[in-house]
Amino acid sequence: MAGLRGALIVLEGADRAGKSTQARRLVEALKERGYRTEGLRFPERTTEIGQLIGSYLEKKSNLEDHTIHLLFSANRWEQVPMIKEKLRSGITLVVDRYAFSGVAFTSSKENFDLHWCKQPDVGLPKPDLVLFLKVSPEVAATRGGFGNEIYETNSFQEKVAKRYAQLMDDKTVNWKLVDASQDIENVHRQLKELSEKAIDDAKDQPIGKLWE
Ligand code: ADP
Ligand code: 2DT
Ligand code: MG
Repeated sequence: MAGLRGALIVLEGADRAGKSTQARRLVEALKERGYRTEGLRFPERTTEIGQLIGSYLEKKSNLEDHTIHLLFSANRWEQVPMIKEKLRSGITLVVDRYAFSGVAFTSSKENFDLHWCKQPDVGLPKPDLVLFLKVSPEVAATRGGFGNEIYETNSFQEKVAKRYAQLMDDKTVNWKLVDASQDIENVHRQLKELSEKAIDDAKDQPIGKLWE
């Protein structure tokens, strides 16, 4: 299988849609099927930049809105050499949030437009598949309440949902919408099927560049 690369698979969606649950399940299932697979998440809170982000999200420090946006992007760029290396060595990466979260969240703030928000992430490795886990606020509410982090309010999450919808109009990105109000097992089966197809389609393609 030398020369065949792994796929970059991203999970996006609202709070409590099941992204983290499904990302873990997907990594395990793909491994069982014989694909070398690893999980990543953004923000990656363990790096120096990630610690600044973590502190902001936990409301322990305040950062100017452009600044935090750029830190989220930098937190992706700092992982890019590792991401490319793994993909090229044949490892499939399942990523819990990516640049789409970056744009959807910041552009939900006053005076931020989609175009400005996308620029820092232009040229990132392009996901071969973006799985959007769609869940209504009512169903999400049955999965427990919000935590105490900065963006965890109904009014902000409503704006984020609208921004995601705008991003999904972009047909240069391979979005797949999955009804995440189904039970964990059913959602998992669909994600696995879509992922296996993406791995197969990506394996002899060059790694793309996002939003270029
Ligand atoms: P996210 O990462 O999108 O915020 P999580 O994976 O952390 O969501 O899931 C939030 C909560 O909902 C967890 O308690 C999880 O066990 C539960 N959950 C996830 N998916 C489902 C599902 N399909 N049906 C019911 N509960 C779910
Ligand atoms: P979780 O760790 O629960 O997913 O919450 N966010 C994330 C941004 O504002 N910009 C980004 O670029 C990314 C990746 C979404 C992380 C929170 O951080 C927000 C929720
Ligand atoms: Mg999560």
